[in-house]
Amino acid sequence: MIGLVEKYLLEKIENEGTIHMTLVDPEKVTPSSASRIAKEAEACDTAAIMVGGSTSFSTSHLDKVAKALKESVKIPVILFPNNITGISRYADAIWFMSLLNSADPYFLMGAQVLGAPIIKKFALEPIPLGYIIVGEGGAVSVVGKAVPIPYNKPELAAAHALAAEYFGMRFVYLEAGSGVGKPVPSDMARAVKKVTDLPLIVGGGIRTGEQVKEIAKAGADIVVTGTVLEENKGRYNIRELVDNMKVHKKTR
Ligand code: 1GP
Repeated sequence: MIGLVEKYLLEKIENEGTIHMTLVDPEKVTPSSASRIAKEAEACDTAAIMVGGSTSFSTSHLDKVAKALKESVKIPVILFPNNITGISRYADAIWFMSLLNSADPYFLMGAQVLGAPIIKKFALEPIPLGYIIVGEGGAVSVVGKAVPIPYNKPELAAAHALAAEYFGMRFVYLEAGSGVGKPVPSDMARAVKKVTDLPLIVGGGIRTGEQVKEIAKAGADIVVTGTVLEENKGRYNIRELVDNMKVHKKTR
């Protein structure tokens, strides 16, 4: 069943074109700095806050950060878990994700089986997502034991996305890895959108409005940024990122 957060995201994409989400890595923030980042992001029209990181494991710290985020903004707070320790009762929803190109069954189905009853107990909204790691991959690629899809093989990314659709997943995420030097190439996003209508999330290494514009033009429905906000304090960058999506809407 499609829940409220998912409906909100789909309607926003329908009405606005590409939308932006702000990623907060609980390991890199305090509850108060997380709250400040989220308020700034909300003021700049980010659509939702995602909370998660490749190496974070302290559920009590995650709880404090998620609670602070919930108390600071009206937009949804969505968990982006790296493991079952990435689940908090204080969020609105959770990307219920399988790392489709992991070589380790734990990241394909093991963690999900352990996490599902916790999600139910906390009454979190699960949003099914096929997660695909590409290129350099960053820390998440190592932690998730992924076999990253090379940038020059867009057809392989498309095949993974199609498999996600056939499994009944409702979103697909092309992940280049947090903080990497080279974001997902636009021809890879294009190849995915050519074979499936699933909403496409793209993230990893996106730092400029130009990059946002390019990936939005290639068909990304959601662009996620985290590192750029840590690297540049202040609201200018979020505004620049969000504005570049709006510029794009007219031509899509
Ligand atoms: C990482 O895709 C997200 O999981 C965001 O990446 O931190 O590089 O913006 P950045």
